[in-house]
Amino acid sequence: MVTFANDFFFGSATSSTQSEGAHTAEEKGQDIWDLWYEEEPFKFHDEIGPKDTSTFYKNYKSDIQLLKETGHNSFRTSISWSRLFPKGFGEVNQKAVTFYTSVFRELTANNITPFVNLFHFDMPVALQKIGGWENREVVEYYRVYAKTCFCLFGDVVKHWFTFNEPIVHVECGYLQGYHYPCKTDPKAAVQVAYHTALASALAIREYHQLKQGGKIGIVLNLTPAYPRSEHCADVKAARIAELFANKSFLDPSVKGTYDPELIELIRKHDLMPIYSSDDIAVIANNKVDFLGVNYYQPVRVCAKANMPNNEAPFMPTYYFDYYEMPGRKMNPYRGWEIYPRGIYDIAMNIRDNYGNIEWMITENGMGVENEERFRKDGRIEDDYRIEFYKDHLTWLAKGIAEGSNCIGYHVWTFIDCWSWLNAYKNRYGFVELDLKSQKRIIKKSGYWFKELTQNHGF
Ligand code: BGP
Repeated sequence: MVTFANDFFFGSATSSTQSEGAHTAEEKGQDIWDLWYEEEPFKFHDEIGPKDTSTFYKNYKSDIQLLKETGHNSFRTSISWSRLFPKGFGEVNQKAVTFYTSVFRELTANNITPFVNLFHFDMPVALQKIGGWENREVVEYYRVYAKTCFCLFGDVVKHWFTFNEPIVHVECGYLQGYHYPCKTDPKAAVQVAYHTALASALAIREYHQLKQGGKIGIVLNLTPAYPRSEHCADVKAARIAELFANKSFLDPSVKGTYDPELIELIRKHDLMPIYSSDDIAVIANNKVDFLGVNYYQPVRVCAKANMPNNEAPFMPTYYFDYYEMPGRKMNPYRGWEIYPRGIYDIAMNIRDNYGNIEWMITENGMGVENEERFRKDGRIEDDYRIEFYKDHLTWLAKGIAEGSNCIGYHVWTFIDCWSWLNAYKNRYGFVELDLKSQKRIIKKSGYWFKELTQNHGF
């Protein structure tokens, strides 16, 4: 049997934008997803935007009962910055205070520990208009927003995260054009990354000063980079891929420093951000208490086949090519490799290179298209998802047995949800959502998860 400690956190994660609905109602201000969908609806799968969700805002009480039915002892969601501060700063929206207070109380009343994240890709439009994370002022507004959240909800919430996957708004928003503001501007990307790390450290400082007796961390999507071969050029390619994708936030968050090799590369390409020594000291002195890790897929890389164009805008792929390993196992719907052993490698990396800091898996999951075809007697029999979780949990248990300090495993996600660009194309939930009728039916994996958590293993 694969077993876990009795107090191991088992649960799932979601985010405000992907679950709440009431996207501009109840005095919520617009965030960049609301705006982007208004401007360019064709960019979203089936033109379904952030207003079509599982309506957690309205249905949170019955959803929390479903969390219980599927065996959760913990649950992560995020606070919407623009719901709490419609303009990003200034006056607090009292309706948001009432909503989040009662969500967190309802969770704890049901013995479900809330893990609360402050930023999940959802910059308020009012702040994006003044430059978003490019602007140092926005860092200050974030600090005030974070402190406000701790003061309002910190009596109930004892597990906080400052950001979810900060490298995503850097890469997707400022290099690759996948997310608003869809820029390709490497200098801005570095500034945004640095400001985000600073914002995280400032929030941590605020939290520690309040002495509320809880913990604060950051959620990073760690994608271990595997070289094509042991050839030194491939190994170097993997090391550099790790620098940009993982170490860029892992090091400042856990160690309070940046890897000198990363700084050297940033300097070499003339991409150094505007910074102050006071702010660098804030990053150095305010480290996370624990770490959240989202793991979906590894990256495989090799040495570049062709010389990069020095005149092109800088991309991390200046130093490596992505490599498609023959015979790799794929999730064809999402186009992501399935590599359960990656979770063990992460566990070892954290144990050996990051002081064995306390950590947890904060997302892991498998999005599948057209799950209707797996319906039997009214219920979706998602055995592939159960197998996916079992494979990952087996490797995680091995990492824990070898001393890695992992305290929990949260899947993505509890109920089929709106995904940033793919809308409802791929379904991830333990619970099936009929978007039109809002009917919910627990899938086979939801019942399996309940057994898992009751037995502390499988
Ligand atoms: C993570 C995000 C989640 C979620 C998940 C699944 O990167 O933190 O918000 O969306 O990925 O990815 P997708 O929705 O793109 O299929």
